[in-house]
Amino acid sequence: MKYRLCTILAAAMLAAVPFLANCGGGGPETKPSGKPMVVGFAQTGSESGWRNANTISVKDEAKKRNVDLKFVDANSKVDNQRKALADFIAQRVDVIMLEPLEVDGWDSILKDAQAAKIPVIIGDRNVSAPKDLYACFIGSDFVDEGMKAGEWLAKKTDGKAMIAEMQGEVGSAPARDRKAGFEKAIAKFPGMKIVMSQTASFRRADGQALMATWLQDPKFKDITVLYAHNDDMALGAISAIEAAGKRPGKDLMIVSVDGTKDGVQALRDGKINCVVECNPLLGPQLFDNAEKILKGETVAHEQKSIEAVYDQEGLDYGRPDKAVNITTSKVSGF
Ligand code: GYE
Repeated sequence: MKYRLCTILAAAMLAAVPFLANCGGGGPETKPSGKPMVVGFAQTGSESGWRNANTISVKDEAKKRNVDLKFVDANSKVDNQRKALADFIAQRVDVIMLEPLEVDGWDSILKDAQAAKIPVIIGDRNVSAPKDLYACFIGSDFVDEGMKAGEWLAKKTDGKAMIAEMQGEVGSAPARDRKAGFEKAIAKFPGMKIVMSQTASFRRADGQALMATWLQDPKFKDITVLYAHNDDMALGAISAIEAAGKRPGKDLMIVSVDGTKDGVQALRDGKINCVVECNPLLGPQLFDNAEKILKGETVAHEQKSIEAVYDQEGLDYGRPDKAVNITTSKVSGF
């Protein structure tokens, strides 16, 4: 039933965002003037497997299209990202791409970019700034991802779960929205409760450390499920669970988000029970849009990825054969 719902939603999204149906990569290698397009790209950092795949996708696509890419890794510091944007504006790049660490705090620099007539594409994580301050948003619906995780869990546990939640980076859109979506989905089930909830910053080492601490907490005895906002934290938690002599995926059910190569492997090994897909391979779509914007074409203001849910059984939510082909597992090097 759920699978059908996803299909219907996907169809509805395609209808609402006609651009998605047409973006097959390719396109001209140069801007209309004949010179390579200059793009300033402000990346969050390198906190996770998802991020590494995303960076590879962006860099590969820029190379393919002969784009002059000015890539800044903000090292998880939002001030570095703001400075990168100010530098891109000073350098008068053709297009700015921002994958923002945090939701809030972008209005002023986006106004500066607008005053300098430099279009800004927001990638991956959205911002709270007014929509007319940027050209478009390209990324995932994180509320929907959180809801899918909650719905899967409600179904698999018959609405009974004592949950420990590992949150992503504080103030980031995926951490806020994956929490909100999940809470919304489980709200209908009085037997499902988030008992513990803390950030592990989307990082594997932090996930491991937090789980090691939780395992010592008397409250943890009641926990039946770990909901991790990404695979890396789940994988770190798995190491801590195994070190404590417990079986991840069996003694403790684990639900996570992303679908990285390592996450999918843990799903295949039965250590993660469910992975909600989040597509990091945004490079082709980002540069397609940049080229269109520079040519003066209109692009859809909000372009959300269509994503699946994978578990070991398949049936309504996903299929094991699909898990093998999950988009992110095709990306090497992370
Ligand atoms: O889920 C996480 C990464 O913004 C969608 O950031 C991205 C998230 C992803 O660190 O692994």
